[in-house]
Amino acid sequence: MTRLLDQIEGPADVQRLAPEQLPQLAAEIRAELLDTVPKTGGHLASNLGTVELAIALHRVFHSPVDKLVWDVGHQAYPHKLLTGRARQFHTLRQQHGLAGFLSREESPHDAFGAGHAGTSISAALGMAMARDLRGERYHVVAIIGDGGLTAGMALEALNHAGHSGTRLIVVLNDNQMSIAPNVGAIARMLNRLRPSLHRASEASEHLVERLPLGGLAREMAKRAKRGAKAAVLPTLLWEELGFMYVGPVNGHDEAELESVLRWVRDNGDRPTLVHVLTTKGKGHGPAEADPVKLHGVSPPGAAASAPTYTQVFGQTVGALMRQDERIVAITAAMPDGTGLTPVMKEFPERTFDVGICEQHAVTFAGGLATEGLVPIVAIYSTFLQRAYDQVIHDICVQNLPVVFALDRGGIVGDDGKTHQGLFDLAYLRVLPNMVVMAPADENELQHMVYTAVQHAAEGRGPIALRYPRGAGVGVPLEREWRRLPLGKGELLREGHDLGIVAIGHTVPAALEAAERLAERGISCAVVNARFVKPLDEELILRVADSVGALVTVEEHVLAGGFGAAILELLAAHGRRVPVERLGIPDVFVEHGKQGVLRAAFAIDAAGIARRALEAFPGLARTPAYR
Ligand SMILES: Cc1ncc(C[n+]2csc(CCOP(=O)(O)OP(=O)(O)O)c2C)c(N)n1
Repeated sequence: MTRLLDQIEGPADVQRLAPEQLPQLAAEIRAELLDTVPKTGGHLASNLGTVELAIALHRVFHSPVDKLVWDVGHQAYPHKLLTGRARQFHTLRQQHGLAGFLSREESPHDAFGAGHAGTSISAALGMAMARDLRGERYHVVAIIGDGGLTAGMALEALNHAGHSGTRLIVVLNDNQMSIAPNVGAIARMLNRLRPSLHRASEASEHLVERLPLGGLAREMAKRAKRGAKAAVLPTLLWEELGFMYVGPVNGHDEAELESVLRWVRDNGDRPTLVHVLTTKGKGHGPAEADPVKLHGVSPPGAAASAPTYTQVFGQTVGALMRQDERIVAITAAMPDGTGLTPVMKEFPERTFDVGICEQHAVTFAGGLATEGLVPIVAIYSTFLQRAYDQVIHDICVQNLPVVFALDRGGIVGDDGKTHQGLFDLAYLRVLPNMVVMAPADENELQHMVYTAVQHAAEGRGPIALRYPRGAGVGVPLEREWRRLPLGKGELLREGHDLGIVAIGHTVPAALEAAERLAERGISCAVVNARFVKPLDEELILRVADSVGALVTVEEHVLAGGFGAAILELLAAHGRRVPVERLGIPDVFVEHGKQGVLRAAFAIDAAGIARRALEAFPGLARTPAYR
C-alpha cells in the first residue's frame, strides 16, 4: 500500500486530505521517525510529540506565506516531512543531507533558521511587525516548547509582544520536559493547568460563544461557570502580559487542535498564546517511558572503548566536590549532556539546573563566587556564546573566580552549523583576567579540572577549559591529579626542521603527523600548548628559534584563535619564522561526521602532514613526498 506520506509534496497536499485520513498520516509520520532516526541519529522523543501539531498547523496555515517559526528546530522533523522533504529524510544529519535543525537555505518553509533555544518569539514578532509595516495580512506563528520558554530571550520577546499588541500567535508545546524534566516557576505554573485538560480561563470566556462547540469550547463554558481560581490564576499571567490565552488543548487530538487554531487564526487580533499539551515520545512506549534517554539517539556505531570527555569531567567534578564543600556546579538545562547528572544526584543542594538560561547561569555563578563558593559552570561551547556579556561584565571585569567547563568544543559533527564549538578560544582569550586551557586527552582533562578548581578556590579569577564531544583517546586515567603550572605547555618531541604547535585534542594528531613526516626525513618538534592564554611564551619562542618553520593546529576558527595568538606572540618578539596555521577557515561548518570534517579541514594526522609539506616543500628530504 502506498503511504499517504509519499504523496505529500507540500502543505497543500496535507490540506487536501480528508479528516478521516489524518490518523493514518500521523501513524505514518511516527513510523518514519522510528525507522529513520535510529539509523541517522537525531532527536526522537520531541518529534514523536509534535506529529499532530505539525499536521494541524499545516492544514490551518498556508506556509510559506504564513510563517511557522519553530523554536530550536529539534522537534520540527514532522514539519520537514510535510513540507516536501520526506524523500530526503533518510539523509537527515548526514553530510550534504537534511539538517537536524531548521535552515532557511534548506526550505522556504523554514521561516527562520534555528538550533539554539528561545529565539522563535523574537523572530516571529519581527516578522509580524514587518508585515504590519508593509500593510500585509499573513499570519505568523511561533511554536515554542516549555523548555524553550525558560530562555531569557523568550521572556524578553513575550514582554515586547504583549506590549506591542501585534497580531501574533504563540503555540506553547508543553510536555513538561526540557531535555531533562523542565524546571522553573513558570513550568510549575503551567503544570497547575495540566491535571484538568481542556480547562480554560474566565479571561478567555468570550471564546466560548465563538468557537465551534468542540471539546475545548464545552469545557471552557463549564469552567467559566465554575470559575475556579486554580485555572484562572495561571492564565491571568498571560492576560496581564497582553496575550489572549487559549487552552489548554490536547496536542494529540488533531481535530481539536485544528478547530482551535482556525478560530485563533480568524479571530485573533492581538498576541495570542495557544497552550498545547503534548506527551514527549507520544506513540512509542520506550520514548514515553524515558523521554530523557530518547530525547536524542545516536546512530549505530562501534562502541567506543574509552570514556567520553564528558564522563571524565563529571567523575572528576564529583570527586572534587566530595573533597571541598565550597564547590558547586551549574548546568543550563543539560545535566546529562554535561555529565553532571550523577553529581546532581549525589549533591542536590550544591548543583543547579537553571533551565535554558546560559546568561543567568553565568551571572548566578558570579554571585555564588562573591560569597566564597567555587562555581563550576558547565555549558557547551556553542551555548556559552549566548552569555558573552555576562562572562565579560559580570565575571571578568570583577575578576570573579568561576570555572567555565566548555563541553563540545570543536567540531561536534551531526548537529551542524548552529552547534559547532568553533569560536570559544577566540571569544575567551581576548578577555582580561581569563585563563583558557584545552586538554590533549581525557587524562589531561582531569588535571585541568583540578587545576581550574584550585585556581578559582584560591580566588585567582576566572578560568576556562574546552574539550571535545565524544570519546577520549583511550589513555590511562592517572589516579592522582596534578596541578598544571599556569601558562606552561610541554615539549612532547624534539626536532629541528619543523615545529608543530597544537592545542587540545589536535595534539595526538600532531604527534602522529610528526611520525609520518619523520619517515620522510623531516625532524619535527611537537608542542602541546595546553594554555591558549597565557601562552607558554618561553617554550614557543624557543621552538620557533630552533626550527625552520612552524605549523599551528587547532580545531577552531583561524580568525582570532590559537594560531593567531602564536602569530601575535612571534610578531611581538620580532620572530620571522614562517608559520602555516591549520584550523577552520571563515565558514560555518555544516553537519557531517566529526572524522570526515576533521579530514576535510586537514586537522587530522594525514592532513597536518600533507599541509606541512605543501606549505614548506623545501623540508622534504625524500623525493617521494615532493
Ligand atoms: C541556548 C540553548 N541551550 C541549550 C540547548 C539544548 N537543547 C536543545 S532542545 C532542549 C530542550 C528544549 O525543551 P523544549 O523546548 O520543551 O522541547 P521538547 O524537547 O521538550 O519538545 C535543550 C535544552 C539549545 N538548543 N539552545
